[in-house]
Amino acid sequence: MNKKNMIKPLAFAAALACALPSAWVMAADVHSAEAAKGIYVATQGNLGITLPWSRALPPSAHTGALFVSIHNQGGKDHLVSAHTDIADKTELHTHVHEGGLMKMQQVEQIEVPAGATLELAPGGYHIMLIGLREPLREGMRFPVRLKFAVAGSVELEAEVKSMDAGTGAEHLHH
Ligand SMILES: [Cu+2]
Repeated sequence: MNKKNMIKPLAFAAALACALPSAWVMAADVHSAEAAKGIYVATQGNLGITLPWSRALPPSAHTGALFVSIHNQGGKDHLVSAHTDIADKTELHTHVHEGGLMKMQQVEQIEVPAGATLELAPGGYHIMLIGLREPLREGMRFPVRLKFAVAGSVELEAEVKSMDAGTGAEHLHH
């Protein structure tokens, strides 16, 4: 299942939400159908969350990044913080273009738009892992807690993928 197939029916359901009272039922059906296929590793309130992942890094690296996709079948929500014992602290980051350069910038929160999917991915929004307490080795897993303004907190397990993971879209259909 690729990203396009996942988003199209959801966008369609969201568009209908304005016109038809039954549209939320449709969205909920899509939501549970996706969950049943194992697309999500967790659901929390209106949110369906895919496997969070990081890239493997050399042992000398002190910072890493965590990526995840969050589908929202309900109203607007925000990712407000993340916590993991693998790093001293985390920050929510985005990338901005500044003078022809891509630069990371900390943000207070990240909007999870109503009826849409927020994708934290290389080159865009990400959770910065600062002060890694152990090297990110391919195949290892570590716990992470994401906190949302509306949906609340959800405990997940993140997976460390290869050093070049996410350079294409292959992490979306592994
Ligand atoms: Cu960053």
